[in-house]
Amino acid sequence: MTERSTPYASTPDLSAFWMPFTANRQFKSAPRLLVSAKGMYYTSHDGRQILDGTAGLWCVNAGHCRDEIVAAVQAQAAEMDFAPTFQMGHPKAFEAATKIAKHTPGDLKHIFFVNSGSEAVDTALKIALAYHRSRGEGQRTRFVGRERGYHGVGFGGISVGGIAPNRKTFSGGLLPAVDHLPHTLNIKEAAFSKGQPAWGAHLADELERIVTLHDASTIAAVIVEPVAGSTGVLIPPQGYLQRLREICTKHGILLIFDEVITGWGRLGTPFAAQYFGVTPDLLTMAKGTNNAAAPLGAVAASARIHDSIVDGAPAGIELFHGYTYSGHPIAAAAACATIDLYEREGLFERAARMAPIFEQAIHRLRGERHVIDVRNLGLVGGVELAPRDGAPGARAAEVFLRCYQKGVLTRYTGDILAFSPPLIIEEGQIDEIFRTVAEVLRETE
Ligand code: PXG
Ligand code: PLP
Repeated sequence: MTERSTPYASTPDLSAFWMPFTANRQFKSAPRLLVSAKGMYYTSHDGRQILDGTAGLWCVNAGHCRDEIVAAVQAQAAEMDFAPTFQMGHPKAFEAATKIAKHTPGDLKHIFFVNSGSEAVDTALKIALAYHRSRGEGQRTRFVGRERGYHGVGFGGISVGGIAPNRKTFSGGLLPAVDHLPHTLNIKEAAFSKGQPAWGAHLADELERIVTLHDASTIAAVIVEPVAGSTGVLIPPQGYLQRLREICTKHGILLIFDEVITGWGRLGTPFAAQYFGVTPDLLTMAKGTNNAAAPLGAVAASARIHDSIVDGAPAGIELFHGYTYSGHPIAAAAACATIDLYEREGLFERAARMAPIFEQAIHRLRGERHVIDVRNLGLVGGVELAPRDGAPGARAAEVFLRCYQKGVLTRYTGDILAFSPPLIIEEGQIDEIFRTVAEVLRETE
């Protein structure tokens, strides 16, 4: 922890900004502001260097404020701020799509731009419906998600998502026909698994049960995160995703991988699809696509889906969908520079090389006070703590705060701590993160 002179002399007025997914009253009584960032570090408003153990919110995969991305954003902002992509175009959007398509798996080479992961998910669900309709199967309207799945906050995303607090207030607006697979976490059977747990592939067979219940001819798509991130780093059991793929293929159901977190090198490959050797029909991305330098998301669609919708339509607009900022020039320029950087620095390969070091370091927390599970894959890891009696989440919240005070940024959800550092992380920084967590665990009741 390096002390510095305060770069931000006064705290701004906090009342107007209604903060997302935040305990507003509590935060505003004790704010934590970040004021600048470079590489692996943030600087806090009280002038401290904070080691970024979470790549912002799982998104700054190349590290903060990389010169090449900063320059690309600056140049694009000066050259052309905005141009429509409805019945008009601009070169950067096409260039960015081409660069993205170099890395997407299989024949998922058609890129539809949006501004966030949530929009990517809702877009993918709509493309799935449009695909079936284009083939005369408009009765395929049912979706299958998974418990503990996070697919953003649009009405489609919360419907297929499996997080009760994100759904219950808005239940009047949920999609009408959605089923959920069971989640795959089982601490009894698979605690402290390194990489993919051996237990649990059979949970994919629940999809057969859902198909039997409704008939395949009513089901449009299954959507899952290959590794579930937000709800506490749930690693898929060995063989599980392969099995889901087989069942979907057998019944003509589309498989959507939501790779908003797993995309762009998190597992040491461009996407989780390549890591697991399972190719979905649609793939959503956001976050790391342009290193979070500007809001951007995308859906990658297979040739079969794209061609059926686009080539099969009468003259005119083929898909009645899009956002004012789909392919925004600044976001697209940032994506081009980011992908160039990933390639030039071999950051995905670097993540693969660092993964065993990360695995060793995070599993050293086994045996520390309160720790009931450690799980990891690539450069993502979760540490589950025993909850305090009658106060679920309180222990992890306290650990998060103490780590922040000691200069390490983590995330927590419930009583699970999550780690997803930028792919540029050094071995010494990995050690620093988990040494700090261990120290804090010993100090925490
Ligand atoms: N799908 C997945 C798999 C995600 O992880 C979204 C969709 C939604 O993306 P947007 O860009 O609309 O937020 C996400 C986002 C956390 C955390 O702390 C995770 C996300 C967002 C914010 C916080 O785990 N994931
Ligand atoms: N609401 C109104 C009134 C609009 O005119 C538009 C876009 O033109 C939208 C919402 C959608 O905004 P966006 O395209 O940025 O998603």
